[in-house]
Amino acid sequence: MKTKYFPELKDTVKYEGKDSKNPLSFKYYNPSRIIGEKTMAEHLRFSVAYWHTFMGTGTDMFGGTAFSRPWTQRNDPMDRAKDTMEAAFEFITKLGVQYYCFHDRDIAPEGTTFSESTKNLQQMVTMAKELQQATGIKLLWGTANLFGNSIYTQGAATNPDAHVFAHAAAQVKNAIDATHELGGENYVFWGGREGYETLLNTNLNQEQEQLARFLHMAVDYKKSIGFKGQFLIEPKPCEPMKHQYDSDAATTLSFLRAYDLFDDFKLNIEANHATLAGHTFEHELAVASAAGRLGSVDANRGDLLLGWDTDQFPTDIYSATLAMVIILKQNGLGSGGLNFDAKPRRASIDTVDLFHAHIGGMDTFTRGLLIAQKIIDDGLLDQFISTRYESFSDGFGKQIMAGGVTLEDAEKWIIDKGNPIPKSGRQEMLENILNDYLAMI
Ligand code: XUL
Ligand code: CO
Repeated sequence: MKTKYFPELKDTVKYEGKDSKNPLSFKYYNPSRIIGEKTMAEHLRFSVAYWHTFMGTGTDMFGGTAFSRPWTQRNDPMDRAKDTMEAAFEFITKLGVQYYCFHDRDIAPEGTTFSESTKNLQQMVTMAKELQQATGIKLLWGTANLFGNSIYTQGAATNPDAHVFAHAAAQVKNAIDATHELGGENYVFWGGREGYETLLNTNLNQEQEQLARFLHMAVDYKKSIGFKGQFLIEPKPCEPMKHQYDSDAATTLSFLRAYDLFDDFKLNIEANHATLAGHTFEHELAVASAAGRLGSVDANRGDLLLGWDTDQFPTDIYSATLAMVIILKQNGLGSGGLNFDAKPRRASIDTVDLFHAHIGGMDTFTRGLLIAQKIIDDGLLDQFISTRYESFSDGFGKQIMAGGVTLEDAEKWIIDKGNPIPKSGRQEMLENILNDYLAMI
């Protein structure tokens, strides 16, 4: 196995079981172990995020670069891009993950003209294709960075200037081409700058119509080139914009319905975006899944004491379990996966910290999978929910749901039957049951 950038591991990370004291081993993730009808690897479909893991510098609002990565030492931006890609494939191979995700500007530097940027991207796509073939690593999704360049300060698709809209559209065309060329299984739209700061300069209807038009153009292009990957929208409520149009799952689903885009998109739900929106991760997953539109997950976590997107690696087994229950119940994520859109803390400066971070995230979701499978197999919690609603499956409740009951009928029925008797929701008992499952693995 090639060792150039990550000498801390000579080989791949191994499954050693939960009693192992080796921090560079998996205690739970055993990729070929069968759970239900699939292997762990097939259930979890882990992915490494190119931007945080290979481009991240540890920068925060008060300080610049804190990480000195061996793949960022050469002066020429294309040389750096090539070293970075070599490092990426070495890392992902050693971690034993099947997928990665990127923005166009992560894998290839922006040139001074649009054509130069396109040329850089094409060159890096050629290199990625060779490395994918050599390692078997696949592209979960590609996307375009429509937020970093200052031309997008007032939006990309929602910019008041059609010239900027055209630039964003041209950039997305090339990012879809790159994703298609690399056999990407999905393509993500996260509208980082698609929102507004003040109504004093904003026409809300116009901007949302522009966004819808932009997405329709992308759907038309996808069909014209025969790209079969799933289109995904990633909701987020704020940051960088104060108000973002795709602020949470429910808002995004309504937007897709209103603009005739519902069948062409699914959602990529990110844990930290959910908490920023004032929801739980599982709420956002459940809303997307209930609409048949949960396509993929950005697996990370926020910090409830901080009001910004901290993008930490997931360590919360409780939350991962609830997420995996939802994912298993919809029979998996299809072409989606669990992408670690997460970064080590500024003080975690060594390359080995990247392994610790990913190993922790992978074991957390594996534990979630094991517990979730047990919860589903036992059926105890499901049974409680179905019993709770059983008054709607026969008698008057069934007639109500069939549409055969009027308000007058309800009045007659209530006069005849009298007042309903309140029933407990048993929340504490259910929480105790969940805790018992968490302790079993
Ligand atoms: C930003 C974010 C992005 C998207 C892809 O908060 O999550 O990295 O996942 O553009
Ligand atoms: Co994300």
